[in-house]
Amino acid sequence: MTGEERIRRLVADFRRGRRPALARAISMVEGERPGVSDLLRELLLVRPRARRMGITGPPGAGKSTLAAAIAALLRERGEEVAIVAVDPTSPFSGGALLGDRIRMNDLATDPGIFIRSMASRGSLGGLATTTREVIDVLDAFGFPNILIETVGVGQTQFEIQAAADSTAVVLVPESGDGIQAMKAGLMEVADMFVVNKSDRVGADRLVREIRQALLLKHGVTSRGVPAHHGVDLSAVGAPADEEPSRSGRWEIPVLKTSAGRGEGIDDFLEQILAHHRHLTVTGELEARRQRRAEGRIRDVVERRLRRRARTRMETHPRLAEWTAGVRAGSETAYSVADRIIPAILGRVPERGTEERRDPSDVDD
Ligand SMILES: Nc1nc2c(ncn2[C@@H]2O[C@H](COP(=O)(O)OP(=O)(O)OP(=O)(O)O)[C@@H](O)[C@H]2O)c(=O)[nH]1
Ligand SMILES: [Mg+2]
Repeated sequence: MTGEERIRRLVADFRRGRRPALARAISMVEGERPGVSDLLRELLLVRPRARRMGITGPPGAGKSTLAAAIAALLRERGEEVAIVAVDPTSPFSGGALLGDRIRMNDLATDPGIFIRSMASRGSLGGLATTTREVIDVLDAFGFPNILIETVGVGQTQFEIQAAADSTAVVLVPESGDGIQAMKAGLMEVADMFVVNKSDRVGADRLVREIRQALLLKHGVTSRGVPAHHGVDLSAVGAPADEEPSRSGRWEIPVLKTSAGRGEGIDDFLEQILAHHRHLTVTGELEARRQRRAEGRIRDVVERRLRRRARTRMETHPRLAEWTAGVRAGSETAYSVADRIIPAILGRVPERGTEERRDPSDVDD
């Protein structure tokens, strides 16, 4: 079978909803394998429809346990769920969920659930591009719900926020200074806060701290905020027939859960769904999808240009000479770049005249 035939068959199997085809497609994307751009050209010709829910927070906060519990609830409603764990520090374990109603192992064997752990960076060091593409692939496969778990440190949370529609930031009492976590940028990305491990001491204090930080940041009063929830239920948590107005502002809720005991999970799911309704009626969902589409184009363009630049530079016949010039002080990186860039941008490497397809132009 030629590579082309193999891709065609993979696409056909994928469209028929075959799981092995999904798994192979994801492996190809992750491994940046040859043919991946031809594959994605076909697979991603669909309108994105999934609810993309990000769950981020410090290591060990219970993100996987929460994701699995949310997935279990969605399964009870008959909905399929994909879970992507990005750079997990520990695997999904076989614990009990929802107060022993479900075991995590049941989820692993449920065909309505797809769980995948992956690294955030591809071999080219492309910023989470492969992660974003894997999520797009899961959406194209038809998963109506995609949960994206990431460790909220460094910059990854911003990258993942761009991939998700809603982002929940999970904190735990023992992560100590809640405000510290906010400073690390988690506050910027939160559509809701979840204080997990509320079976431990300090949960209420952390909830209060987060609420205070939110008040400071947004300069709002606690108008209409029920003490128990931190969210204006009249505006956002309402039943479907009482949707928020187009101008309605989203009040960031601060929730309390104990994923281990299965407490607060229904509430958490309700808030995720409410946020999604909010995004839909305000038009923000389409705006986010538009930004995401722009980001994808940028991703592919930058990846190809970077690859092309690297190949052309490394194979440039005068590179050694110019490098020596920089070392000797007769050239600078800038003067060399002025000469190399036209060679990179030109379609044909040196003096040639005919158009040819350069192998460095394909991003696989
Ligand atoms: N006491 C208590 N323990 C919990 C709770 N939720 C999760 N845990 C435990 O905390 C540990 C870490 O949970 P995970 O769900 O793996 O946490 P995580 O945030 O996904 O961790 P990483 O992916 O490694 O960053 C596990 O031993 C869980 O059983 C909770 O609500 N209360
Ligand atoms: Mg985890």
